[in-house]
Amino acid sequence: MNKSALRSVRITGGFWGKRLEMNARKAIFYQWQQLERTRCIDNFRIAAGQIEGFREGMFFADSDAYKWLDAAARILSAGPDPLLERQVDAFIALLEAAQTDDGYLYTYNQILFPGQLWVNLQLEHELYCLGHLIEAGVAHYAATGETRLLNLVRRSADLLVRDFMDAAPDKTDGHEEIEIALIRLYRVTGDASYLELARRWLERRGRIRGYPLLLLPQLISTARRMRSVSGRRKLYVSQHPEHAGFHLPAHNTPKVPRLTWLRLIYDLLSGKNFQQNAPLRRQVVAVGHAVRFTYLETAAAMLCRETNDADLLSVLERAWDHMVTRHMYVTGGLGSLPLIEGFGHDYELDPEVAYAETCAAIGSLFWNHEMALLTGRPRYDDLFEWQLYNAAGVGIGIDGCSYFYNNPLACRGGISRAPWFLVPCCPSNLSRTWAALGQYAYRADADEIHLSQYVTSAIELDWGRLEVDSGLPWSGDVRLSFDLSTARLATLDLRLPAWSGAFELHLNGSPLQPDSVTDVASVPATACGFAPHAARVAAIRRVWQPGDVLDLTLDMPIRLHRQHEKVRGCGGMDALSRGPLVYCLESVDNQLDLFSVVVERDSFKPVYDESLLGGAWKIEGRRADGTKLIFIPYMLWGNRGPSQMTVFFKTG
Ligand code: FUB
Ligand code: ZN
Repeated sequence: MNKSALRSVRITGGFWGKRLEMNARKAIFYQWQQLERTRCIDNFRIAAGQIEGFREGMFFADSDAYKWLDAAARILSAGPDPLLERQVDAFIALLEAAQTDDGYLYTYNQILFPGQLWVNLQLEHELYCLGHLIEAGVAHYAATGETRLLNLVRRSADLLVRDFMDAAPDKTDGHEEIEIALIRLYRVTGDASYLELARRWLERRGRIRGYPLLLLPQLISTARRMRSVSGRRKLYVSQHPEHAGFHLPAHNTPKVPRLTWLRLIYDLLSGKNFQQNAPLRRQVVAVGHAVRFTYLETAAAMLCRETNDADLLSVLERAWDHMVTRHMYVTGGLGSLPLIEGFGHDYELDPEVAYAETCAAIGSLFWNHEMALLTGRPRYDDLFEWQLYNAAGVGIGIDGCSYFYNNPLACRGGISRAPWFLVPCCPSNLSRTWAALGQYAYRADADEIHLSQYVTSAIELDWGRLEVDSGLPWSGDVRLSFDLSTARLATLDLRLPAWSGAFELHLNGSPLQPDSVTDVASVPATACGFAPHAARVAAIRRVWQPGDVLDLTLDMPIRLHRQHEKVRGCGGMDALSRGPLVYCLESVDNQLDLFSVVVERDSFKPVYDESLLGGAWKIEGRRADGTKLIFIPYMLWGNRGPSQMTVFFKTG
């Protein structure tokens, strides 16, 4: 597509209208309360010399506040909110007070190791944190047109250009993020040094000789520094008894299989956990920490769009295919193992052990969006949608104040939604992504508009206004109303999801055939039984008239997804989906042994239940003995107290 003709997108109702309302009116304020309660914001006040105190939280805790700021800015881009604006402005003022003159901002070193910077880059996340700060600055500038935060983050970016433009490969961050941020900053400022630094960091990755010799000293130093902090904290508490009652929230509690610690050691020392095991252009398989991996791929795809690098694009396409066919859960979840927080062997997709961190699904959303922009292929928008509803959407409770971090696909108890975590990386990551949903939904130029996602929204184009009324995820009915001042020749591209079967089009009530429907060359067998490769695009090129109404009806058959025999823990079993939603059995609805049910293959029936978690479509099934089974959307499990759950079952 050529120069974008998209001026704005507003989510105006439907399923996502409610979710984004919850995000903007409740979750964002709740998250700020949690950041205050856990003293994450106080760390900036201490760094700014505004209060005395002891720094609390993980060394990368700054990033959680920056993702909150990013989310808040994106929420403000949808409309004014005086209270949120005041909170954002106050936090920006605090950041201005905490940032040093040369642009450095990282409270762990500023408070606990003053004068030290760029320490243990493989582990201590300085660049990762500055990346999320920079992204917040970009979002705030886009939302308000104000340059106050943008200037602050540019000071940090300019410091990075000064200190790293000509640095050696070992001076890369162990957790990708800064590369995404610098390319986004380049896109709003036009300052090519940011793009060049991102490019160099991406190309430097995986070129460190004897990686263990770099990592081991950093592991030892990081541990030593953490021990020193812990000792100093004990002393501080002994001198300030009022601090004794403060405790950080608990960490998440995944199920950890035997030998995982040994596998973690290998994953770290081999460099795989950080994607430092091979240069970017040889990274053709999903490897290591899943969030790090998807952020790396996102940044590489963003670079591709700036440099038209066909070789790099083919590497990304291969890596995506490998991940989707062998390393992805049926929910779109990524990351088979705790501790590693990432990928295991091909087909290692145990449902109970599944880590499938919310942030990993979010990183995959970013990557899919960039791949869709690069290639225009609907498979990427399809996986975006699938993960948005399932692997990422499950990460937040319907109340907006309870969260999952790791997202198993089977749980025999012991995993519940939590109010916050020791490492609260997921909540504000999800909030900022939801707040930007409109940016991911459409692509348009002077005579074409592509509907990547079906969300109820108002689209302002250079050449007119389009209203979309979407019944997803509960129904496949989508209505497009053309609010044009004059007739307009344009092509409308409609994604036909892999989950839909037949579809119908009606223009102003009369049947309409598309001018073309893309073919699907081949659909690979996948470990999880879901293949977004089956997505297609229907194109309609016509002179659209003011007042035209186009109705798209996407069939939403119930689908079973057979798990590959090689998949441990659920090989040969089925998962259930309808539309873009994966379903599960939860003990709240089914008082029986969830893990041994055999469901009659032809017994599935969708039923709307207005009493189910604010109103939702469930699917009823039946066992051979006539026992009824209730399947609910996977994204809704864990909202009714401690429970057991399974996505997988046998069919008879
Ligand atoms: O390391 C920063 C973030 O914390 C990672 O992306 C998450 O997996 C969590 O470990
Ligand atoms: Zn996370």
